[in-house]
Amino acid sequence: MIVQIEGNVKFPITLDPTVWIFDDRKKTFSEIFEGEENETDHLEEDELKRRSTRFDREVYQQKINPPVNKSINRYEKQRILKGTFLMPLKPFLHTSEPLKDVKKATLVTHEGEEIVDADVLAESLLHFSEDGKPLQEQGPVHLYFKDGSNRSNPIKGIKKIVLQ
Ligand SMILES: Nc1nc2c(c(=O)[nH]1)N[C@H]1C(S)=C(S)[C@@H](COP(=O)(O)O)O[C@H]1N2
Ligand SMILES: [Mo]
Repeated sequence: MIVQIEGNVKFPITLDPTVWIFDDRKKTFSEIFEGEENETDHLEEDELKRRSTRFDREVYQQKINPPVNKSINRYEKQRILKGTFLMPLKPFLHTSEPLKDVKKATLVTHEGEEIVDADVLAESLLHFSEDGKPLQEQGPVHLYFKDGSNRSNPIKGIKKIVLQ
């Protein structure tokens, strides 16, 4: 369940998408592709309370175990259990310090390899969570281009991102 960033970088790194669910940089699919604002921003306190009560009841009834820790508020738990989440790749690429002449990247997947422009890669998003769980189908991540052009056909089953 990990993804390597390697190749023409100063610091090869290992991504662990299972911890991103706690990361505030994550975005929902709707925020990225449907121009929706952050879902939590505009809710009144009452609505937040109502939702979290309902959430607790549902969790209790369905005996689901939310994969979140106690420091996360109830509303965030509910959001996590219902949402489709993506993480911008850029901060992680940045950490790996790609060399200046990097122009392309090879995405090594379970099915084969795909080559993308480094510029396009830097703006891409990694889908990593669905309904509070890691991806069941061809995980651990699916790659979406920022312009939405592969929205109905993301690159799935990525094991390695090799910069060239
Ligand atoms: N409106 C909307 N469309 C969406 C999503 C979403 O969360 N909202 N998720 C996308 C993602 S990340 C994937 S992998 C596919 C899943 O499609 P499926 O449920 O048909 O397998 O739908 C895509 N389309
Ligand atoms: Mo996806």
